[in-house]
Amino acid sequence: MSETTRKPVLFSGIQPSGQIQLGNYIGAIRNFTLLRHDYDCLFSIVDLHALTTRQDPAGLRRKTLELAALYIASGLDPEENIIYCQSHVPQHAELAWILNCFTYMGELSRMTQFKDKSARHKDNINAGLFTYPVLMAADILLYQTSLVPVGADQKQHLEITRDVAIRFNALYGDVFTVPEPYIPKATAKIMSLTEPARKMSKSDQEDSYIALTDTPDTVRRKFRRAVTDSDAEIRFDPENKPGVSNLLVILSVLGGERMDALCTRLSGQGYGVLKEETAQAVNAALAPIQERYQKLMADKGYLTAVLKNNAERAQMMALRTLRKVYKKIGLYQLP
Ligand code: AQP
Repeated sequence: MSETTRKPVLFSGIQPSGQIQLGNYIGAIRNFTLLRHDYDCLFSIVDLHALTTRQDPAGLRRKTLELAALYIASGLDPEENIIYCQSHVPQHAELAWILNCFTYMGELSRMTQFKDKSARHKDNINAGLFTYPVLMAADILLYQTSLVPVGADQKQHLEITRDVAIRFNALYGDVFTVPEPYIPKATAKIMSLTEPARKMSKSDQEDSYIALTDTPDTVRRKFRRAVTDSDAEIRFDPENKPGVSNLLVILSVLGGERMDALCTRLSGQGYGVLKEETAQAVNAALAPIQERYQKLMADKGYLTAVLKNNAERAQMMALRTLRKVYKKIGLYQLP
């Protein structure tokens, strides 16, 4: 990305809070690879967000490098795109504080993710979990982002980001670009394999998700155990047949077959066939990623150099926005 580039900016981030799972890939990373040529892209490893739930320090460090490797292994070039770690760009936390002062408690109280996560982590309902959307707004607004590709679970956070940007701009002039979400309906929410009414999540129990680093045998085993239903008809009906429909979505996206054609082809077959075909499509998609991932993980020096260099590129962009914000709101500037 050059300083003089005219392409609009795309920003998205993933938390290094567990093993990156198939929902993260289909709902986010895969779209990054499809959009990357039309935008100047920043793909962040949002480690500060991950701190809203307890992390083992050594595990967090390891998962940060793993996520950097997975971004690159999935086809994102760290020279064309900025792949960096959120905590290496202090302007995220600085802008988050400012935006905290422009976000209302009532808005944050309505966030579904806060309600879900505070129900799941009753012993640790911390203020960071509550203000998570403000840090996310800072992530996005810091780079004058136009487009944010995310899964459906992040839609509300994008709405609050837009509201805060519009509110701020109304007070101080056009400081922030107001970003648009990019959430293609078909892939917006990949569901858990064991509880198909819930979304697939990397912090859930292991059989509920496919990790991008799972071996082919593990993938096959997890799909064989995936919860379906008892009426034995292959039909796309997310409301009444969430388990079967979820497998169909995964197979259709990764196998490149339209949903109607896929359902016609599989009609009359048993669920065993659907599960086996889905596992094969997933394994075929993951094989080249895993091969590149192994090579990258063997070269930690390279990954560290990428993160260092890209953090510097991100900081230059971030500083421009932050200086403008400080000036507009009246913080005294030193010469
Ligand atoms: N199941 C999913 N289907 C489609 N998209 C998904 N995403 C996550 N799960 C699915 C999208 O992946 C991106 C990165 O997510 P994140 O790591 O920032 O946090 P998350 O949304 O909370 O994802 P997880 O896996 O559920 O993480 P944990 O368990 O740590 O909370 C986002 O764009 C997200 O929408």
